Amino acid sequence: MALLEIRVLGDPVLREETRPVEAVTDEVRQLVDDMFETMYAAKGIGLAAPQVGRTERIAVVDVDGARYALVNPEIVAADGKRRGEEGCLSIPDIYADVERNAHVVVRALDRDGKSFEVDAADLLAVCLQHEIDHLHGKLFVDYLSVLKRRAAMAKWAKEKDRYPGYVRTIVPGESDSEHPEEEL
Ligand code: K1U
Ligand code: ZN
Repeated sequence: MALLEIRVLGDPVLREETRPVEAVTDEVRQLVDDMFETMYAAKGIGLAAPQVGRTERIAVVDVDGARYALVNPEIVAADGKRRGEEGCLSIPDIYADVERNAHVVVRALDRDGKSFEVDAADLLAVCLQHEIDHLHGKLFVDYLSVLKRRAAMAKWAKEKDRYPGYVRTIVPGESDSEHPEEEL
């Protein structure tokens, strides 16, 4: 497995539409495994392929042990509303409240190419929506009001110089986030 570099806001890959995966090959499984490793090292609860510079429609999530590799995920049902704080590994140190559906059903292919559905509520539902947005070039800051987005971008303008070339190199153990490491 390998740790991948994370692309940060300003890298055009984060705004691209992804392309559906045609077959879940060993190469796809390798990417999934590397994305999990990178997500855990960055202490995130999710990660989408564009965040590691890839254009395949792939995301991974692990919310309190609910761990999913999602190939070609799509939301097939959604209801309710919920407002909660979000962050993004591609916009480090920026957090804001976002309104999302409180409950979603997501259909995807797993690491073996088998179709499955996940019926999610609370933070898992939010994380799935956040990751699926990434696969369509959308970021959580896009949901903010003009004023809040302006404040977020002003903060980011001060942060972004820490990431030359829009690249964030993950050093295991260096993230300030509270998300626990994967249990062995
Ligand atoms: O896709 C990503 O950028 C990962 C992102 C996922 C996410 C976090 C919070 C709400 C929705 C989606 C993160 O893992 S950010 C770091 C984190 O663990 C976190 C941040 C704020 C609240 C809860 C968790
Ligand atoms: Zn994100």
